[in-house]
Amino acid sequence: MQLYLNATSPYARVARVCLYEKQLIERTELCWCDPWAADSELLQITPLSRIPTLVTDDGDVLTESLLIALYLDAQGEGESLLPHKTYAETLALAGLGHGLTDAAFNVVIGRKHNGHEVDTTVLGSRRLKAIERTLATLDAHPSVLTGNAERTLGAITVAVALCYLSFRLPAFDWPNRFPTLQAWHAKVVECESFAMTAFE
Ligand SMILES: N[C@@H](CCC(=O)N[C@@H](CS)C(=O)NCC(=O)O)C(=O)O
Repeated sequence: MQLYLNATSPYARVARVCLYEKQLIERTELCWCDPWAADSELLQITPLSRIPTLVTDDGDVLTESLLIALYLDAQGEGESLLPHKTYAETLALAGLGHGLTDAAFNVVIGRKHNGHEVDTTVLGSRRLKAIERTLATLDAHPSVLTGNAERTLGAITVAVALCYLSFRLPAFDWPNRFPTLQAWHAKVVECESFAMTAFE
């Protein structure tokens, strides 16, 4: 398999963490690329020119981090990232994590292209509020309160989103403002799959 990625994409990091968790990393060629480049190899593979993109051994081209995670879960070894017993809870948590990443990524990319004044637009302010509300929701989430650090797809997606907030939007200062969430996050990321995929 080949995974197209870069070292700063939160979406690509979810796929990469899943490769480690499912013991598929040795079977996968990591193809570092710039998805924003006009004439990249990535563009010849997917018209979307977005990462992560996974090319399977059969040549199927998978996009969308969560769809790639589902595929890797079915292909790899060990415990499922979507345990049968907590299937709906896991999907719910994954939705919160993915949405948090979407909001944070859109803030970052909006500021990059239009400056910080984008924060005062209708969409910009909606994203900032969504981040704030989602952090508070996660801080009171049952999985977080019980300290359940099992690396399901839900926990992975949320943990990557929080790492991305620290990396790109440190002013949110979420670890100091949400200590329960911080303690849970510290447990989830204490493993090879997160250590090997740190944002650079
Ligand atoms: N919904 C997609 C989002 C992927 C995405 O937006 N990736 C960014 C990098 S973080 C990208 O490749 N952007 C290039 C572009 O949109 O042209 C996913 O979950 O994989």
